[in-house]
Amino acid sequence: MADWDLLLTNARVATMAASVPGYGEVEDAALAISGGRIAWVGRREELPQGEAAKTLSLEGRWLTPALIDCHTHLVFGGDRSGEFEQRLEGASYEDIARAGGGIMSTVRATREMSADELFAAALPRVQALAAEGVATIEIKSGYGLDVDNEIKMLDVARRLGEASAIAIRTTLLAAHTVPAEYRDKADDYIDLVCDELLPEVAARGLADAVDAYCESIAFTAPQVTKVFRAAKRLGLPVKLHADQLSDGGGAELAARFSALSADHLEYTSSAGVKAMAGSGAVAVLLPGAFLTLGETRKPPVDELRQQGVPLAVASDCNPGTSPICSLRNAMMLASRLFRLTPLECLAGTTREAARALGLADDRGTLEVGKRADIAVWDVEHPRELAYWIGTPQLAE
Ligand code: DI6
Ligand code: FE
Repeated sequence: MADWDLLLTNARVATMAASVPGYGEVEDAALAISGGRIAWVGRREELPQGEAAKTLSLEGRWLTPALIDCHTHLVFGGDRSGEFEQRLEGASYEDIARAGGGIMSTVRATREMSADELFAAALPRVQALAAEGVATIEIKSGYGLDVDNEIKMLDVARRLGEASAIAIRTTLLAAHTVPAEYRDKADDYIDLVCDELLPEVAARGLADAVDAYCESIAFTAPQVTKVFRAAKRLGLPVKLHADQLSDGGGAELAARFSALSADHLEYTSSAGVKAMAGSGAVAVLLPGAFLTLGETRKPPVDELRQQGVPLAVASDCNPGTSPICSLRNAMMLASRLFRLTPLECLAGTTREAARALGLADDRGTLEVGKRADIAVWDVEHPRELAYWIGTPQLAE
């Protein structure tokens, strides 16, 4: 029996390992795969004796960890292009939400669609991400907002994973906005989420994490606290849409619950950054939403760096604030809008994105023992992945 299933040679490798600075570049490298895991990686001349069932010469192409989109809402019904027009004519995102549009309009469209219809609408989005080198996608619920429809969304997300070669991680985002039926009764909705929906979702094993939207147009910190306590009781890790449109103390709240990540962070204060620093939470930056909403206040990237908070980048693919089905474009925007370096953009869509999903031990770098999720690129250097705009460079 061969020692390895597949041996890749004559490659250049960016391991993105945290233990070495920079990209972890290895010139003239070899990488061996066995049982879907990386069995060996390093300089070709140091490759130990072994036999491979198949060997591929990559002719100097670059290998990086496959990309990870750690924050999407890509299962949804309808679209919000009408609101896009309204915003360009002067309405704000909050005005539209308060008038019953925004997230609620996508909730209405999502409730009307069957699981099969939602699946068919979402599959091309998954395929678009896969075509640019993404192998793991997080998908949130949050457009169902009742027990049956939230479960329908999570089921669809799981099915997308079964139907494609993409690994899907699901997140319950029932605390996304107050559904119309619970207008002025947000606390009752939070009780439904904590007492009925969360236990049901946990019992069915449908969610890998629990998220909430802590914002003036969504839920307060005390309401999110209730949801997080319920999640923790069920053994589910949490993450948070934090401080996107105002400073609601979201970063501090996420830190207090040892969240996997706090996402957005445009309005996060210095105290919030410091709280995150000690907590292990990843800062997930979502430049697609920043761009689409025409925001001007940027996340405190310098402070996050100084405090050593890991930075991830995600598409936030959703019909309202980030109609962007491209992680490469999110990298491009993170570099232009938030001044992330190309190295930070790549680490933010590989190693740190894995960490934001609680998968740091399993994927996100090219190291021995990790999943053999590998992207092969036709580039001269991996910095090009944040540099080119709209240029497909995935070789395999
Ligand atoms: N992510 C979200 O969940 C909200 N904003 C964001 O960036 C709202 C999404 C939506 O408007 O549908
Ligand atoms: Fe989001």
